[in-house]
Amino acid sequence: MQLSREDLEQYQREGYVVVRGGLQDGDLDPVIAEYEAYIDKRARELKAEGKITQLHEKEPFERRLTRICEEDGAIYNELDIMHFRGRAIFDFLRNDQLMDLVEGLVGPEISCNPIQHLRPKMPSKTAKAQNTHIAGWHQDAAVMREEADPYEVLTVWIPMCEATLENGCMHVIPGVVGQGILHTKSAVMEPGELPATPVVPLPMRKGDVLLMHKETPHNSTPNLSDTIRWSMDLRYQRTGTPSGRAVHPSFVVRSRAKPQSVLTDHAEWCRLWVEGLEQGQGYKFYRW
Ligand SMILES: O=C(O)CCC(=O)C(=O)O
Ligand SMILES: [Fe+2]
Repeated sequence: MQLSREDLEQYQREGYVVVRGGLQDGDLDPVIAEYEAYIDKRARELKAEGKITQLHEKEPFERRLTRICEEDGAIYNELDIMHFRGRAIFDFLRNDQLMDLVEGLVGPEISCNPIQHLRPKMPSKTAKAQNTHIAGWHQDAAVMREEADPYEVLTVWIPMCEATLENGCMHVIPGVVGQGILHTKSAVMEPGELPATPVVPLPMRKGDVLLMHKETPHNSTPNLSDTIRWSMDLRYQRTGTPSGRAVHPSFVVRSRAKPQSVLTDHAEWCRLWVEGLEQGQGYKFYRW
Protein backbone atom coordinates (compact mmCIF):
# COMPACT_ATOMS: atom_id res chain seq x y z
CA MET A 1 0.00 0.00 0.00
CA GLN A 2 1.27 3.49 -0.85
CA LEU A 3 0.41 6.51 1.26
CA SER A 4 -2.50 8.41 -0.23
CA ARG A 5 -2.45 12.14 -0.88
CA GLU A 6 -4.73 12.52 2.19
CA ASP A 7 -2.25 10.55 4.33
CA LEU A 8 0.60 12.79 3.22
CA GLU A 9 -1.42 15.95 3.81
CA GLN A 10 -2.47 14.81 7.27
CA TYR A 11 1.18 13.97 8.13
CA GLN A 12 2.38 17.39 6.95
CA ARG A 13 -0.40 19.21 8.79
CA GLU A 14 -0.70 17.18 12.02
CA GLY A 15 2.75 15.57 12.37
CA TYR A 16 1.33 12.04 12.30
CA VAL A 17 -0.92 9.74 10.31
CA VAL A 18 -2.45 6.35 11.17
CA VAL A 19 -2.56 4.07 8.14
CA ARG A 20 -5.45 1.71 8.81
CA GLY A 21 -4.74 -1.84 7.61
CA GLY A 22 -1.29 -0.90 6.30
CA LEU A 23 -0.07 -4.38 7.23
CA GLN A 24 -1.67 -7.81 7.07
CA ASP A 25 -1.59 -10.57 9.71
CA GLY A 26 0.90 -12.36 7.44
CA ASP A 27 3.37 -9.50 7.91
CA LEU A 28 3.25 -9.57 11.72
CA ASP A 29 2.54 -13.23 12.51
CA PRO A 30 6.09 -14.54 11.85
CA VAL A 31 7.40 -12.06 14.42
CA ILE A 32 4.72 -13.08 16.92
CA ALA A 33 5.42 -16.79 16.29
CA GLU A 34 9.14 -16.23 16.88
CA TYR A 35 8.46 -14.53 20.20
CA GLU A 36 5.92 -17.18 21.21
CA ALA A 37 8.44 -19.94 20.52
CA TYR A 38 11.10 -18.15 22.55
CA ILE A 39 8.79 -17.53 25.51
CA ASP A 40 7.81 -21.21 25.42
CA LYS A 41 11.44 -22.34 25.37
CA ARG A 42 12.42 -20.01 28.21
CA ALA A 43 9.36 -20.97 30.29
CA ARG A 44 10.43 -24.62 30.08
CA GLU A 45 13.95 -23.68 31.18
CA LEU A 46 12.68 -21.59 34.10
CA LYS A 47 10.40 -24.44 35.17
CA ALA A 48 13.28 -26.92 35.00
CA GLU A 49 15.33 -24.55 37.17
CA GLY A 50 12.47 -24.40 39.69
CA LYS A 51 11.93 -20.67 39.14
CA ILE A 52 8.32 -21.01 37.97
CA THR A 53 5.74 -23.64 38.88
CA GLN A 54 3.59 -23.54 35.74
CA LEU A 55 4.16 -23.13 31.98
CA HIS A 56 0.83 -21.37 31.28
CA GLU A 57 0.83 -23.06 27.87
CA LYS A 58 -2.86 -22.47 27.25
CA GLU A 59 -2.64 -18.74 27.72
CA PRO A 60 -2.70 -16.59 24.55
CA PHE A 61 0.22 -14.38 23.46
CA GLU A 62 -1.48 -11.42 25.15
CA ARG A 63 -1.44 -13.13 28.58
CA ARG A 64 1.20 -15.85 28.84
CA LEU A 65 4.20 -13.62 29.60
CA THR A 66 2.28 -11.82 32.35
CA ARG A 67 1.47 -15.09 34.07
CA ILE A 68 5.09 -16.27 33.83
CA CYS A 69 6.46 -12.94 35.05
CA GLU A 70 4.24 -13.06 38.13
CA GLU A 71 6.62 -15.81 39.28
CA ASP A 72 9.88 -14.85 37.55
CA GLY A 73 10.56 -11.71 35.48
CA ALA A 74 13.73 -12.85 33.67
CA ILE A 75 12.19 -13.22 30.20
CA TYR A 76 10.85 -9.66 30.11
CA ASN A 77 14.33 -8.17 29.80
CA GLU A 78 15.37 -10.51 27.00
CA LEU A 79 12.78 -9.46 24.43
CA ASP A 80 13.76 -6.05 23.07
CA ILE A 81 14.97 -6.11 19.46
CA MET A 82 18.68 -5.47 20.10
CA HIS A 83 18.90 -8.18 22.76
CA PHE A 84 16.56 -10.74 21.16
CA ARG A 85 17.90 -10.32 17.60
CA GLY A 86 15.51 -12.83 16.01
CA ARG A 87 15.52 -13.60 12.31
CA ALA A 88 11.82 -12.84 11.82
CA ILE A 89 12.09 -9.43 13.47
CA PHE A 90 15.22 -8.69 11.41
CA ASP A 91 13.32 -9.56 8.23
CA PHE A 92 10.34 -7.50 9.36
CA LEU A 93 12.51 -4.38 9.66
CA ARG A 94 12.64 -4.34 5.83
CA ASN A 95 9.17 -5.80 5.19
CA ASP A 96 8.04 -4.65 1.73
CA GLN A 97 4.63 -3.38 2.82
CA LEU A 98 6.24 -1.43 5.64
CA MET A 99 8.97 -0.05 3.35
CA ASP A 100 6.33 1.16 0.86
CA LEU A 101 4.73 3.24 3.64
CA VAL A 102 8.07 4.53 4.91
CA GLU A 103 9.24 5.37 1.38
CA GLY A 104 6.27 7.75 1.05
CA LEU A 105 7.89 9.99 3.69
CA VAL A 106 11.60 9.12 3.70
CA GLY A 107 12.16 8.51 0.00
CA PRO A 108 13.65 5.43 -1.69
CA GLU A 109 17.02 5.35 0.15
CA ILE A 110 16.07 4.09 3.59
CA SER A 111 18.12 3.11 6.65
CA CYS A 112 16.77 1.51 9.78
CA ASN A 113 17.56 3.57 12.88
CA PRO A 114 18.93 1.76 15.95
CA ILE A 115 16.38 3.40 18.26
CA GLN A 116 14.00 0.51 17.82
CA HIS A 117 11.98 -1.38 20.40
CA LEU A 118 9.60 -4.26 20.80
CA ARG A 119 7.56 -3.68 23.94
CA PRO A 120 5.35 -6.02 25.90
CA LYS A 121 3.47 -3.38 27.86
CA MET A 122 2.39 -5.32 30.91
CA PRO A 123 -0.86 -4.79 32.85
CA SER A 124 -0.13 -2.19 35.54
CA LYS A 125 -1.95 -4.05 38.29
CA THR A 126 0.34 -7.09 38.21
CA ALA A 127 3.53 -5.79 36.58
CA LYS A 128 6.65 -4.83 38.45
CA ALA A 129 7.19 -1.06 38.34
CA GLN A 130 9.97 -1.31 35.74
CA ASN A 131 7.77 -3.35 33.39
CA THR A 132 4.72 -1.11 33.21
CA HIS A 133 6.23 1.03 30.45
CA ILE A 134 4.11 4.14 30.75
CA ALA A 135 5.73 6.61 28.35
CA GLY A 136 5.58 10.18 29.69
CA TRP A 137 5.06 13.05 27.25
CA HIS A 138 8.03 13.44 24.94
CA GLN A 139 9.21 14.16 21.41
CA ASP A 140 11.37 11.43 19.89
CA ALA A 141 13.76 14.16 18.68
CA ALA A 142 14.72 14.59 22.33
CA VAL A 143 16.06 11.02 22.66
CA MET A 144 18.40 11.55 19.70
CA ARG A 145 21.73 13.33 19.91
CA GLU A 146 22.10 16.84 18.47
CA GLU A 147 23.68 15.74 15.19
CA ALA A 148 20.27 14.45 14.02
CA ASP A 149 18.45 17.72 14.78
CA PRO A 150 18.52 19.12 11.21
CA TYR A 151 17.37 15.80 9.69
CA GLU A 152 14.15 13.84 9.65
CA VAL A 153 13.87 10.54 11.47
CA LEU A 154 10.49 8.91 11.03
CA THR A 155 8.90 7.03 13.96
CA VAL A 156 6.78 4.02 12.99
CA TRP A 157 4.62 2.61 15.79
CA ILE A 158 3.06 -0.79 15.16
CA PRO A 159 0.64 -2.60 17.48
CA MET A 160 1.00 -6.40 17.46
CA CYS A 161 -2.47 -6.75 19.03
CA GLU A 162 -5.28 -4.25 19.55
CA ALA A 163 -4.09 -1.09 21.35
CA THR A 164 -6.98 0.49 23.24
CA LEU A 165 -7.65 3.32 25.66
CA GLU A 166 -7.81 0.67 28.37
CA ASN A 167 -4.53 -1.10 27.61
CA GLY A 168 -2.53 2.09 27.10
CA CYS A 169 -2.56 3.12 23.44
CA MET A 170 -0.59 6.05 22.07
CA HIS A 171 -1.74 9.67 22.39
CA VAL A 172 -0.41 12.57 20.33
CA ILE A 173 -0.58 16.36 20.35
CA PRO A 174 -1.19 17.26 16.71
CA GLY A 175 0.11 20.15 14.65
CA VAL A 176 3.20 21.23 16.62
CA VAL A 177 5.87 20.28 14.10
CA GLY A 178 8.32 23.02 13.10
CA GLN A 179 9.01 24.41 16.56
CA GLY A 180 11.98 22.12 17.25
CA ILE A 181 12.59 20.47 20.60
CA LEU A 182 10.25 21.75 23.30
CA HIS A 183 11.95 19.86 26.14
CA THR A 184 14.22 22.03 28.24
CA LYS A 185 15.23 19.90 31.24
CA SER A 186 14.86 16.18 30.62
CA ALA A 187 13.72 13.46 28.23
CA VAL A 188 10.17 13.84 29.59
CA MET A 189 8.30 17.10 28.93
CA GLU A 190 7.23 19.21 31.89
CA PRO A 191 3.56 20.31 31.93
CA GLY A 192 4.61 23.88 31.02
CA GLU A 193 6.44 22.64 27.91
CA LEU A 194 3.34 20.97 26.45
CA PRO A 195 1.41 22.88 23.78
CA ALA A 196 -2.15 23.70 24.83
CA THR A 197 -3.60 21.84 21.82
CA PRO A 198 -6.08 19.05 22.72
CA VAL A 199 -4.62 15.54 22.93
CA VAL A 200 -5.68 12.96 20.31
CA PRO A 201 -5.87 9.35 21.60
CA LEU A 202 -4.96 6.77 18.95
CA PRO A 203 -6.64 3.39 19.52
CA MET A 204 -5.29 1.04 16.84
CA ARG A 205 -5.87 -2.47 15.59
CA LYS A 206 -3.30 -5.07 14.61
CA GLY A 207 -2.34 -4.12 11.02
CA ASP A 208 -2.63 -0.36 11.58
CA VAL A 209 0.59 1.66 11.37
CA LEU A 210 1.29 5.02 13.00
CA LEU A 211 3.78 7.24 11.17
CA MET A 212 4.93 10.10 13.36
CA HIS A 213 7.24 13.10 12.99
CA LYS A 214 10.05 13.24 15.57
CA GLU A 215 8.79 16.58 16.91
CA THR A 216 5.24 15.35 17.59
CA PRO A 217 4.70 15.14 21.38
CA HIS A 218 3.23 11.79 22.40
CA ASN A 219 2.70 9.57 25.41
CA SER A 220 1.13 6.27 26.33
CA THR A 221 -1.12 5.72 29.32
CA PRO A 222 -1.11 2.88 31.91
CA ASN A 223 -2.28 -0.56 30.85
CA LEU A 224 -5.43 -1.00 32.94
CA SER A 225 -6.47 -4.24 31.22
CA ASP A 226 -5.34 -7.73 32.20
CA THR A 227 -3.62 -8.47 28.88
CA ILE A 228 -0.33 -7.30 27.38
CA ARG A 229 -0.24 -4.46 24.83
CA TRP A 230 2.43 -5.77 22.46
CA SER A 231 3.92 -3.21 20.07
CA MET A 232 6.98 -2.26 18.09
CA ASP A 233 8.34 1.23 17.60
CA LEU A 234 10.84 1.55 14.78
CA ARG A 235 12.57 4.52 13.22
CA TYR A 236 13.89 5.16 9.75
CA GLN A 237 16.01 7.86 8.17
CA ARG A 238 17.33 8.68 4.72
CA THR A 239 20.54 6.72 4.18
CA GLY A 240 23.58 8.86 4.88
CA THR A 241 21.85 11.14 7.40
CA PRO A 242 22.57 10.83 11.17
CA SER A 243 20.55 8.44 13.30
CA GLY A 244 21.05 10.45 16.48
CA ARG A 245 22.61 7.38 18.07
CA ALA A 246 25.81 6.84 16.14
CA VAL A 247 27.24 4.28 18.52
CA HIS A 248 24.53 1.78 17.61
CA PRO A 249 24.07 0.27 14.14
CA SER A 250 21.98 1.81 11.39
CA PHE A 251 21.69 -0.31 8.26
CA VAL A 252 20.22 -0.03 4.76
CA VAL A 253 16.75 -1.59 4.41
CA ARG A 254 15.76 -0.29 0.96
CA SER A 255 17.71 1.27 -1.87
CA ARG A 256 16.81 1.94 -5.48
CA ALA A 257 20.26 3.41 -6.24
CA LYS A 258 22.27 0.54 -4.69
CA PRO A 259 19.99 -2.46 -4.09
CA GLN A 260 23.03 -4.59 -3.12
CA SER A 261 23.62 -2.32 -0.11
CA VAL A 262 20.50 -3.66 1.66
CA LEU A 263 21.56 -5.72 4.66
CA THR A 264 19.96 -9.17 4.42
CA ASP A 265 22.57 -11.06 6.42
CA HIS A 266 21.04 -11.85 9.80
CA ALA A 267 24.34 -12.95 11.34
CA GLU A 268 25.99 -9.68 10.31
CA TRP A 269 23.15 -7.66 11.86
CA CYS A 270 23.56 -9.63 15.11
CA ARG A 271 27.30 -8.96 15.02
CA LEU A 272 26.71 -5.22 14.52
CA TRP A 273 24.42 -5.12 17.54
CA VAL A 274 26.74 -7.12 19.80
CA GLU A 275 29.57 -4.74 18.87
CA GLY A 276 27.36 -1.64 19.20
CA LEU A 277 26.00 -2.63 22.61
CA GLU A 278 29.52 -3.10 23.85
CA GLN A 279 30.71 0.22 22.44
CA GLY A 280 27.61 1.92 23.82
CA GLN A 281 28.53 1.17 27.42
CA GLY A 282 29.13 4.49 29.14
CA TYR A 283 27.94 6.45 26.08
CA LYS A 284 25.66 9.42 26.81
CA PHE A 285 22.46 8.59 24.89
CA TYR A 286 20.51 11.64 26.01
CA ARG A 287 21.42 15.26 25.85
CA TRP A 288 20.27 15.93 29.42
O1 LIG B 1 4.91 2.31 23.02
C1 LIG B 1 4.76 3.25 23.78
O2 LIG B 1 4.00 3.19 24.73
C2 LIG B 1 5.51 4.53 23.56
C3 LIG B 1 6.37 4.44 22.38
C4 LIG B 1 7.05 5.69 21.97
O3 LIG B 1 7.27 6.60 22.69
C5 LIG B 1 7.47 5.77 20.58
O4 LIG B 1 7.12 4.89 19.79
O5 LIG B 1 8.18 6.71 20.23
FE1 LIG C 1 8.44 8.10 21.65
